[in-house]
Amino acid sequence: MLRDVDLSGYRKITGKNVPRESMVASGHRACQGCVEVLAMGMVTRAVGNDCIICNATGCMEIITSPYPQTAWKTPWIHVAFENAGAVASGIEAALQSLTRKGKRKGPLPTVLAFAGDGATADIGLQSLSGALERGHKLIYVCLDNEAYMNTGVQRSSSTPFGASTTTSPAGKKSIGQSTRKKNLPAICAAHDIPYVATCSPAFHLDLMNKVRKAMAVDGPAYLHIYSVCPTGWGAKPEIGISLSKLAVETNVFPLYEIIGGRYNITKKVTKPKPVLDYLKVQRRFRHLTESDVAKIQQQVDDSFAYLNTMAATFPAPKEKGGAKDEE
Ligand SMILES: Cc1ncc(C[n+]2csc(CCOP(=O)(O)OP(=O)(O)O)c2C)c(N)n1
Ligand code: SF4
Ligand SMILES: [Mg+2]
Repeated sequence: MLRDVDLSGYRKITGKNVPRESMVASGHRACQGCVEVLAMGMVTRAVGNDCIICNATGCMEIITSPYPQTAWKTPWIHVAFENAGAVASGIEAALQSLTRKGKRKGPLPTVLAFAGDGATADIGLQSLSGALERGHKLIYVCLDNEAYMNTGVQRSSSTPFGASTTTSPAGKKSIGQSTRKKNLPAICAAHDIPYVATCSPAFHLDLMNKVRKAMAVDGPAYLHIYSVCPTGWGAKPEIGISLSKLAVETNVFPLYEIIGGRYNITKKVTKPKPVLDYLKVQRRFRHLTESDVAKIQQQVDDSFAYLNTMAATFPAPKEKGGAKDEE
């Protein structure tokens, strides 16, 4: 579905004016090398402190809020595994109501929902769908580490084909995860919302500017953030950002945005690297044979060809630049 989207309120971040303050304080309890927590910091830098955060149960909730401590510098609520979309909707609706009744003034704080891939693709999909359908002004961020990490690396419907997890273990009779990753950005875009984007912490300006566009649109926005989990993936903690980059450079995780149904690939990869480069540095893929890798390469090529066709058929208008924050 196509619709016109007003991005005139978009305030661009450049290398010279990167906001300094994350709303997640250091001293949280994430594992060494966790990229998911870095991603959350980048999102909140772009948003600023005038926000209310709903955090579904999952790693990011656990590592930031061990009672009686908190790593949060902003209003934050822990919600159940399945209802981040519903709680964020309720907060936005309450703010709108208070404004209508004259009980609060000024611009609305940004309402943000953070949820993992399990919370988004599986158990919370209905509450996300409802929030998108109702058109609430909120930003829903899926932090995709491709499994249920908080509870011990169980597969989700966002786990990639061939990955070994505790509930899709690789063995003589199993390749590991036997289905392909659910296409959540496409599912969200199908709700006719103004803004959907994929983001990678390896490209922080691209990520933060997508947050800024999500803030600017009038209605719901969905951001899907690739979030390396060294613990669950069996990757060295020090390669989190280079692995994030590799995912983009191999087209495993292409960066794009869908603005009112129109596509824009925001990082063009002229010569994609082989998928094997990406797979071989992760223990979850170490059982794959040459023919398994060839199959995955074909899947990646097919998915990227589909994305390219969408971008060629329904191109997003050229970015006008957006006003900049003070430098
Ligand atoms: C209804 C319900 N079922 C199961 C759980 C247990 N549980 C808590 S977090 C979690 C996995 C979260 O996975 P994901 O959303 O991908 O976030 P991650 O921990 O990977 O960041 C599970 C199964 C729960 N809290 N509530
Ligand atoms: S298990 Fe993974 S996502 Fe969770 S805190 Fe550790 S590295 Fe981060
Ligand atoms: Mg997860």
